[in-house]
Amino acid sequence: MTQSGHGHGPAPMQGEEEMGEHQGGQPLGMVGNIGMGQGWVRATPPGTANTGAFLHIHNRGDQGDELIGASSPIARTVELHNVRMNDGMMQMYPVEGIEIPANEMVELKPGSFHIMLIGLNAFPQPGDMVEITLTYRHSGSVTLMFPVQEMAPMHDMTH
Ligand SMILES: [Cu+2]
Repeated sequence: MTQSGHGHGPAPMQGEEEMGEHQGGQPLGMVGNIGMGQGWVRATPPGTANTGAFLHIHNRGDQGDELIGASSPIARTVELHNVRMNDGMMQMYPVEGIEIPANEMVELKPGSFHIMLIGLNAFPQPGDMVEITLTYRHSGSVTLMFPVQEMAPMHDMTH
């Protein structure tokens, strides 16, 4: 059963076309003018406290938007993070929001902006899917399923 014609947000066909240009990774979904794809959650061994989630966020509208929050049933809290150099070390820090400028794409990726799942109550393994709800200042909230992948080659943790 399809839901075409019943969703929120304009022009879903335009969204599919554009997400299809990305290599690998699947489109995750849309809300308002925001299209999301290339999502993944880093696999974690049992006992790990935290993990990261990453995706590409594409604003197809003429108005800037901002990712202002996230939540997941597998994490006690979810923060938006960026990283900076501090005495030659990469250090993560929480940010209030991540700007998604009009007609631009922002990559959340290791070593840059990312979503931090903190206080895990499950330990996602490759092949699992993790539910994450993202909230945008203007476009509202959307719940997406992120595939789990092994740790990325770039190791940016500081502890
Ligand atoms: Cu982080």
